[in-house]
Amino acid sequence: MFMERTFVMLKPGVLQRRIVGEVLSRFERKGLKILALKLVRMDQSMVEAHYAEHKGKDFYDKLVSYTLSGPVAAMILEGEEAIAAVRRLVGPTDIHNSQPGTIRGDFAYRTRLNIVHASDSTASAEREIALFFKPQEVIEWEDGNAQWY
Ligand code: 3AN
Repeated sequence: MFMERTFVMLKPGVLQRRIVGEVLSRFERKGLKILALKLVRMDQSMVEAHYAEHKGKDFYDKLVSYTLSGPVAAMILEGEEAIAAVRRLVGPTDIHNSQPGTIRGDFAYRTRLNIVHASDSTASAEREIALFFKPQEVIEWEDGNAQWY
């Protein structure tokens, strides 16, 4: 087991539906540590950089316009094997495979509007963290309750 950082983005629908707290609490209750957290209004070039791997796919244009439709809540979470742990909490990309109990399974009905992004590898986590956060925005803090996690 090793400590890892991952990037999570609550998409505009989470703010529009006023469920930021509910979704964020899933990560906190599991024991992930928040190292950075902010609202971001992404612009076109930032969205294109974030979703570069999907350019040209049939859902790309709608994905971009949805991501631009309002602010997102961006965060860095830390924990042992955090990338996989967060992906398990979030559930699969395809909403039809997202089981109840996962964030997507409980809060999303459509794959395109699957409400949350989470890094899928170390390389993506590093790239996405660098896209959204300056080094001085990452807060390292001592955890008096570390024995729980
Ligand atoms: P994930 O967000 O689980 O890492 P990606 O990176 O494959 O999944 O997809 C990025 C985003 O693109 C998804 N969160 C979803 O909004 C959208 N998306 C992915 N696949 C589809 C699809 N088949 N149809 C519609 N939208 C999709």
